[in-house]
Amino acid sequence: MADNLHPMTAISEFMRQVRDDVDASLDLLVPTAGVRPKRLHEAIRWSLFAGGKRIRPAIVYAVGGAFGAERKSLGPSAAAIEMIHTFSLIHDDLPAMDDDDLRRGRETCHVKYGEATAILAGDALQTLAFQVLAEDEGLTPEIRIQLIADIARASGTPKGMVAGQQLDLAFEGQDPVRVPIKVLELIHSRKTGALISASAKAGAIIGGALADELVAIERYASQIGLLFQVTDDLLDVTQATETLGKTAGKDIVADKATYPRHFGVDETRKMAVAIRDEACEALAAIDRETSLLVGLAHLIVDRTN
Ligand code: GRG
Repeated sequence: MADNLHPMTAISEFMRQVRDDVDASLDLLVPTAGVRPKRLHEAIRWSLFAGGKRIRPAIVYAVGGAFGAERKSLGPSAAAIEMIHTFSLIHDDLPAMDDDDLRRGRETCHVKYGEATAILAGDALQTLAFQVLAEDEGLTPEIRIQLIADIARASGTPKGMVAGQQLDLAFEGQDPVRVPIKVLELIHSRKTGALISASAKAGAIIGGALADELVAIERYASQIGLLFQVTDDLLDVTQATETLGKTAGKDIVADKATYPRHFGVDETRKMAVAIRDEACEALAAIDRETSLLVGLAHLIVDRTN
C-alpha cells in the first residue's frame, strides 16, 4: 500500500484495481455471449458481471501481495474463486433453495433465464473454475494441484460450502434462538468461511508463505470468514433491499438462525468488532507488510452491502 495514502483511500483504490483486474480476467476466461449455446453464456455473464463486491479475489490479491506474489500469478486463481462464488449464489437463489428474485441489484439468473439454464450456468461456472486452476501455466503443477484440492474441499462436503448450505436448510424453520451458537458457527464456517479461507490460503501458497506464516494466515482468514457472515447477518436486518442489491429481511422470513437473532443487533455489532480485532491480531505473527489485510478486515465489517 502506498505510504502517502490514507488507509481507507488505499483500500478503496486497491478494491477498484481488484475489480478491474478480476473483471478483465473473467471476461477473457468465460465464453462470450455470442458463442453457442448463447443463452447459457448470456446467463453466466448476467450473474458474473452484475457488480459483485469481489471480496474473495481481493483476499487472494491482498494475501498474495503480502507474500510478494506477482499480480499476474494471482489473477487466474482469483477469477476461479469468483466463478465458484457466483455459481453458489446462482444455486442459492433457486426456488429449491432460498427462492430469491433479486441478486447483485438485478433479477436472479433463474428469474431472467429460467431454472434449467440457471442450474446449468452454475454447473458451468464450477467446472470452468477448476479448468482454469488446472490450466494455469503461471503456476507449478504442484501448486495447481494444491489449489484445486483446497478449493474443492472448501466448496464441497463435509467441511465446505455445500455442507454449510445443507446444514443451513436443515435448521430453517426451527426456533432460531434455540439453535446452539456452536452450530451457528459451524454453519457459517462452512457456508461462507471455507471459501474465504481458501482464498487467503491460495494467495499465501502462490506467494510462497512459510509454514508458520500459513498458520497465521489461516487464523486471520477464519476470523474474517466469520466476520463476513456475521456482518451479512447484520446487514440483512439493518439495510434496505436497494442498498443490499438483494432482498433484505430474508433471514427473519425464513426463520434462519443468525447472530442478531441470538444476541440482538447491538451486541452483534460489538462481537463483529471483536472478531475483526482478533483477525488483525493474528497478523502480528507475520513479519510482512499487512496493512492491506488490516484494511480488508475493516472493510468487511464497515461495508453497507
Ligand atoms: C456446490 C459450491 C456449491 C454450492 C452449492 C447453494 C450452495 C451450495 C451454497 C450457498 C453458499 C452461499 C450462497 C453462501 C452465502 C455466502 C454469502 C454471504 C454470499 C454473499 O457474498 P457477497 O456479499 O456477494 O460477497 P457479492 O454479490 O458481493 O459477490
